[in-house]
Amino acid sequence: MTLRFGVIGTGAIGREHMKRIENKLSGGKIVAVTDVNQEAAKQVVTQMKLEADVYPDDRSLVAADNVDAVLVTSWGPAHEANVLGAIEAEKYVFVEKPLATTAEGCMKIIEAEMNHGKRLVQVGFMRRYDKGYVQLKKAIDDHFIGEPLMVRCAHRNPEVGESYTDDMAIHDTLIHELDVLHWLIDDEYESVSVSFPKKTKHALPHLRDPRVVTLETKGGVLITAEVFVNCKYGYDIQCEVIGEEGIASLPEVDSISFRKRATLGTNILMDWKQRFIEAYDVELQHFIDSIKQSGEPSGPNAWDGYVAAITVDAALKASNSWQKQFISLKEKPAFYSVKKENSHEAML
Ligand code: NAI
Ligand code: ISE
Repeated sequence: MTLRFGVIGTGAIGREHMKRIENKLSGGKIVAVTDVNQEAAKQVVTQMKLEADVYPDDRSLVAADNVDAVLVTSWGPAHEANVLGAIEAEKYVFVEKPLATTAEGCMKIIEAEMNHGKRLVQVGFMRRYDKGYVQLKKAIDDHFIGEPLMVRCAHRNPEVGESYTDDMAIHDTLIHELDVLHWLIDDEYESVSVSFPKKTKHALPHLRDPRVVTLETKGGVLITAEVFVNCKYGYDIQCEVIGEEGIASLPEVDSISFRKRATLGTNILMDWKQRFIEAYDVELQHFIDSIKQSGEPSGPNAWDGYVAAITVDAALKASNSWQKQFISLKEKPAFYSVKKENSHEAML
C-alpha cells in the first residue's frame, strides 16, 4: 500500500519534504498540493515532475478522495485549522512545528483526535530522530552518566532576516529544544526564566540576541539553553548532559579535519536544512511505516505539541516580563500515555 499525501504549503520545508517522499523514502507519494500562492504550487508540481493535482484551497485538498495523509507545511498560524480539518475528514496528518500557536489550539486538536478514537497526528519534532540525540538518550536511559543534574545547550544560527521577530527566538527556534529536552531526560518542566546578556551588534534593533533560557524540571534538573540567531560563524546545535557519574554530549557534525595555515580545523554547517537532514528522512519514513504497520502514526504526538505550546507560552511571558514563570500542564490523557509497540521510543 502506498500512502498518498496531500501537501498544504509548498514553501521551504514543504519542498524539502516533498522531495524526500518522492525520491528518497519508500511507501509514500505526493498526489495533491495547495498553497495560498497558487503559482508557487503549480511551479513545484512542474519542477518536480509530480503526478499531483493542484487544489485551490486547503479544504478541497483535505477532502480529496485519493488523499490518505495531509502534510501540513503552511505557516504556523494556519496549522491548527489545517490539522482540525484533516482530523474531521479522518485523514492522517504530519504537521510541522508548531502543532498550533496556542495551547488552547493544541487542546482542540487533542480533543478532536481523542473523539476520533485513534491517533492520526504526528508533529515534526525531528530532533527525536537525530542519531546524536538518540545516542545521548540511550546513554541517559542506560544510566551511563548516572542521574542527570544539569543540561547545557545552544541553538545558534548564523543570521536571521528582518521578518524574524523577537518572539520567534522562542516559538520558532527554541521550540526544538523545548520538545527534545524533556524527552531526553524523561522529566517535566517546572519553571522557565530568560536573561539577556550584552546584545550583539549584528542583531537588528527589534531583536534581543543572544538570550539564555533557564528551565527547572520537576525532578530538579537545571537546564540552560542559549538562543543566538546572529552568531555569524555557523548553524550550531550543542547539548551537554552533566550527570552524577559523567558527562555526555551531542556529537559534532561529521567533517574532515584539516591542517592549513597554522590551523587545525573542521567545517561547521551554515544551513539548518543540512544539520538534521537524516532525521527528517527517518521521521517521515517512520510516519509512513507506522501507519502501514499499525494503522496509527506513533512518533511525536499531539500531546507533545501541547507540552511545547504551554512551555513556549511561559517562555514568552518570561522573556517579556523578565520574571520566572511556572509551567503547569493539564493531566496527560491515557490516550497519549500508552507507548505504542512501534513507537519511536520502543524502537530505540
Ligand atoms: P515558508 O514561508 O517557506 O513556506 C510556507 C508556505 O505555506 C508558503 O508557500 C505559503 O504561501 C504557504 N501557506 C501559508 N499558509 C497557507 C495556508 N493556509 N494554505 C496553504 N498554503 C499556505 O515557510 P517554511 O520555512 O517552509 O515553514 C513552514 C513551517 O515549517 C513553519 O511552521 C515552520 O515553523 C516549520 N519549519 C520547521 C522546520 C524544522 O526544522 N522542523 C524548519 C523550517 C520550518
Ligand atoms: C527554523 O524555523 C527551524 O525550525 C530550524 O530547525 C531551526 O533550527 C531554526 O532556528 C528555525 O528558525
